Amino acid sequence: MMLSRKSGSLARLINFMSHTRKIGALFLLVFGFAGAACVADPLTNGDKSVASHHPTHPNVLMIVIDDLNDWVGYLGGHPQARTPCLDALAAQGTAFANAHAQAPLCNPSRTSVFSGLRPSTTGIYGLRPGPRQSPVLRDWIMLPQYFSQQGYFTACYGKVYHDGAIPAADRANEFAVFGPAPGMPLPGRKFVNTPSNMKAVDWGVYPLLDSRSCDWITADNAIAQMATLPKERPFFLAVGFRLPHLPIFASQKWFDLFPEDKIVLPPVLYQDRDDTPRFSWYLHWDLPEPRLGWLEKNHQWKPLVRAYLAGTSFMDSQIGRLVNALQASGQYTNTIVVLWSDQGWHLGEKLITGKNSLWDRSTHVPLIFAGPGVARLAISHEPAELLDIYPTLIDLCGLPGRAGLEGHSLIPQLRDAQAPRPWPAITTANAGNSAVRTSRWRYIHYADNSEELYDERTDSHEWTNLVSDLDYARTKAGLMQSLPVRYADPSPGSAERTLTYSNGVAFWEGKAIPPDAPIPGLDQD
Ligand SMILES: [Ca+2]
Repeated sequence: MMLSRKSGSLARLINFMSHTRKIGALFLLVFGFAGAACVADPLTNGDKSVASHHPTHPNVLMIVIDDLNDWVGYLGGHPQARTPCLDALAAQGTAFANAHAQAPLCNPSRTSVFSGLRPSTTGIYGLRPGPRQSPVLRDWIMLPQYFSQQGYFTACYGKVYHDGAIPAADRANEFAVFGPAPGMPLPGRKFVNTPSNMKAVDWGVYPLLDSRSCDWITADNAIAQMATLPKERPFFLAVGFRLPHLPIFASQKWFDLFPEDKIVLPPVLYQDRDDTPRFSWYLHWDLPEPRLGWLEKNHQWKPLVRAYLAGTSFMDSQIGRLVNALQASGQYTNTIVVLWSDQGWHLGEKLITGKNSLWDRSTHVPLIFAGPGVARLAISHEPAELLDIYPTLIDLCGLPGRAGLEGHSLIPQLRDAQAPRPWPAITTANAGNSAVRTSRWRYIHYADNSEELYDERTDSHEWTNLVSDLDYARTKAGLMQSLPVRYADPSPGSAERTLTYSNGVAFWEGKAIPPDAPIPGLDQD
């Protein structure tokens, strides 16, 4: 019944998709509707492409995911990804299929979302310091603060800001209720003896009960908050899930969805780094996450891929619990749901795992809006940036605009997913290194002036660096115009995953990298 009523919208939706991206539409068709049990669809009563209910100031439920790349059903990044609740949410609103994080690392990415400013403006590049240590952000009105000023009740649960980024004494300044952000419980001994002995760099079946997992507890806390919201004013509730971030744990039933012998590994070209600059290695010079070579030698590639798929599916089920609770609260039709992941994750592509790179695998993320004023069953392929969330929510919630934000409202695409968008998506990985992503191209410029250029239409894996091909010189010159004009100095106290470059020398976490030093872990065993 639902399918026949919606057939017009679906035909339009499929028309939006390019030939190579029909898989996304297929997933929305199959899982968006099959996922109805996951997230019911109270807005469906007739063939309305945009929800008709327009409250003056709708609520906001923001769902933040950690390290989830495009291995999501409707994005088609992995053929075995099972994310029915994400897919159902995408089907209820507008999904951005070409959305990118502003930094390939938690702290700078989240700082950018909540400030609406680029890392190159704030100088927040590493895992430390927190946003308020940036001279630019000391007194800056962050997104939840702005909603609070406009009369919203604000609350957060789970990992929303990066862990430790906001000192405990200051948390009530950021959200009226700054709820707990429990960590994943750890077993007594690591399951996987990775080259790094960091306990969090681990994957496997744990804890035995879903209800012991941090994301379950965070969903519980947020659901409890939904039951006790102030009645007289709208709410802004942010909920941050940790999976599929390391440690990638889930109970047995989630692993059972993905038998190890059936796991499909991501496509990898072993010579892929032959045409990437040496400087590209400096962005992830020395990480706790193992390289592909180690995974292969230790028979951990499939187990890691399996854990990532399993952890993602469990986290997805918690999105379902959250949205179902919102429906049960009676507030669903009056609430904007916005979902994003802070960056992606490599699972062997480009010979690495983890993030800290300027390729699609690190920058490409899910971004979904659903609710009043948002077209349904729609996918935009225009480049979008996570820092667009701030001005977009202001518009969707009918709040006064504010000057100085560096993103652009996505309202045109939320009304009509085919609406063009003139701006590329820009990702910055430490000062001096940025990628410019358009619908067709990815251009990367490193601090030592080395470069990469990829044609995403013919090379979605970004295997063939075209930057030396004179046929593309004008394309490259055009893309370069979108690079940051200047990079703010790293904020005082910058540390962890920091890369600086001066007088021809690169420094990883403050330590000089000799120009002939072997790449750490490349031959790990
Ligand atoms: Ca390559």
